[in-house]
Order: sequence, then structure tokens, then C-alpha cells
Amino acid sequence: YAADAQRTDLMTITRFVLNEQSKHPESRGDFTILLSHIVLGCKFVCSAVNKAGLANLIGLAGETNVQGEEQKKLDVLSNEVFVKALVSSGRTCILVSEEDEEATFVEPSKRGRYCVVFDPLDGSSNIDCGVSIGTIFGIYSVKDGGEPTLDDVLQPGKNMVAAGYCMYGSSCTLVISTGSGVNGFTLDPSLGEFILTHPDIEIPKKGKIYSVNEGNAKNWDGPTAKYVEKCKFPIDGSSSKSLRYIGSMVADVHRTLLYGGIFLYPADKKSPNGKLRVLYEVFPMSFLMEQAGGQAFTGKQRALDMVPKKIHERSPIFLGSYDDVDEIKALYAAEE
Ligand code: AHM
Ligand code: MG
Repeated sequence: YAADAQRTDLMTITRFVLNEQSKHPESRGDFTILLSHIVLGCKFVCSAVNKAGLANLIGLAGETNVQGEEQKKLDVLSNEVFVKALVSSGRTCILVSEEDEEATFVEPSKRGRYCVVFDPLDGSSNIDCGVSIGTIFGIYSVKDGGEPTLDDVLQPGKNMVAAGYCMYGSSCTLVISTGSGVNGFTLDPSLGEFILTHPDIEIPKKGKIYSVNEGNAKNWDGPTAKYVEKCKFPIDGSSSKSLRYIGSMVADVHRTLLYGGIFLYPADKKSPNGKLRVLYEVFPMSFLMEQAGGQAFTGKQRALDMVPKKIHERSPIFLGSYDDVDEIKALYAAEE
């Protein structure tokens, strides 16, 4: 895949995944089909996000637009599109969405062997002001045969077969791992195709940026407070880190992946389990971080080792460059 061939020999995401799957003789093409339905959802949301201001899509669900038609809020609309695309793929059996209280069990005639956990539109506080938002997803596979049960999705993150996110930013970027590295694709709007633009993403071993909502500092525990203090006032003579915080997990993690550094959503006195959801926020991002050579830690353990008991469970999370996460791990270890 030579650089000079890029303009004529396009590595689309479908072609890329087909290549990867051909390494597994048992592969039946199901994953490729599932992914193409996820990609469809991402393209739809991307176009809806881009038109949001014009089309009056923003605002409260149930509000009416100037034509008197009832408008759906962007996150509600995105959820419907993903659920319908995933069910119609014929490759899923259980769906867990941030937007839906209960898991969706796909009817038997449309069932396949994958479970998809997702946040259709994350970063909702950023929608109305046009700042980057994203979709996050993780995929588990169930054993052939047998009725699917909730236990099929209440699995540790390390059992995921794939995870990824799509960022609706200055460009639309889809980053995915199927367990052998991380690759990034950018939507070419004129083709309507995601083209490989970030092959084999590896996170820098150490970074110069920390990313956290410092407004919560008064409620932090000792290790988190100490760590952030060290970012600002390093005691080992190194230079202080820069603070970047968008408040959209996808955008904050995407920057962390490309530039290095650390993203923190710690526990605090008010939210002892942090804010972010294990299944469709913490796990997929932790999976990508590890696949890119970084680490993801909860304050107690490797994030991907957690076994969720409920589908909307939350967990504190520290993820990013290997050495930076090592530092916070050492601070928590010293507490014990
Ligand atoms: P949401 O699912 O309601 O959009 O919340 C998740 C978002 C993440 O994208 C982001 O990392 C975090 O909330 C920011 O939270 P805070 O505003 O507390 O800093
Ligand atoms: Mg969310």
C-alpha cells in the first residue's frame, strides 16, 4: 500500500476489514457486514450533526420546528438510526445503548452472533455549540447456539472482539481495533467512504498533556489530587504538562491517542464511581488504548479486567500513555 498509490488504490474501511478477516479462515464475513452497518450509522450521524444548526435538529426532543413538525433531538435520532441499522444487519443479538434503559434483544429471525454496546452520541453538552462529539462502540461475540442472555454483555472488556469510536469534528474520523492494533479512517464526503488515513496508531510512551475536569478538584481523592498537582508542579525537574479538556470523551481520547498524555475521569466524593459508563465508554476506549500501546486503569485495577454487574454501571478511569498511567498507578499503590 504505497504512498503514491493512495489516490487510485483506496483503502476503504470495508476493504481493510475484509483483508483482516481473511486471515481468519473461520470468518464468515459476518463481522464485515456488521461493521458496514455501524459505518452507515456513523455517516448518518455525521451528516445530521453537520446539518444540525440548519435543520433545527438541536433543541429539546418534542419541540416543533418552524414548519410545525416535531423534531427529534440529535441523540434520540442517532440512537434510533443505530438501533435500526444494527438490527437490520442480521448479525446482532443484544444491543446496549446509553440512550435505552433496557438492553434490546433482537427477535430470533433477525438474530446474529454479535452483541453491540454503544453510546450513539456522546458529549451531549457540546452539541448545541458545535464542538466535537462522537459515537463509541464495543462488540462482543456470543457462542453459537443457546439463547442470548444479559451475561453475554456483562463480560470484561478484554473479551471484546472489537471497539471503536467515530468523531464528528472538523473531519469525521473513525478509529477502530479488532484486537490487532488501531487504525483510523477519515470520511471522504465526496465518496461517502471512510479511507485509511491513520494506519497503525501508536500512542507516545509519555505525553505532555493532561485532560480532566478540574472543577471537581475539591472532591477528588488523594492520588488523583497528587497526580494533577504533579502535572502542574513537577518535582523531578521535568516541565509541567499542558491542560486540554473538551468535555467530549471521544475528542479528548482521540487527542490523547494521537498526541499522548493522560485522560482522567476519576472518582470523587460526589460520584464515587466517576461518571463514565463501563460498557460503552470505559471499555471501548480502554481497549483502543491498550491496542495502541497505552494503559487504562480504574484506580484499583486494569480497566479491561472489570466484570460489570449492570449494563449502565460507571467506573473511574485513567487512560493514556503508558508511562503517564504508570505514575497514577504508583500513587494509588502507595495509598494502600
Ligand atoms: P454524556 O454521555 O452525558 O454526553 O456524558 C459523557 C461525557 C463525556 O463525553 C465526557 O468525557 C464527560 O461527559 C465530561 O463530563 P464533565 O462535564 O463532568 O466533565
Ligand atoms: Mg455518553
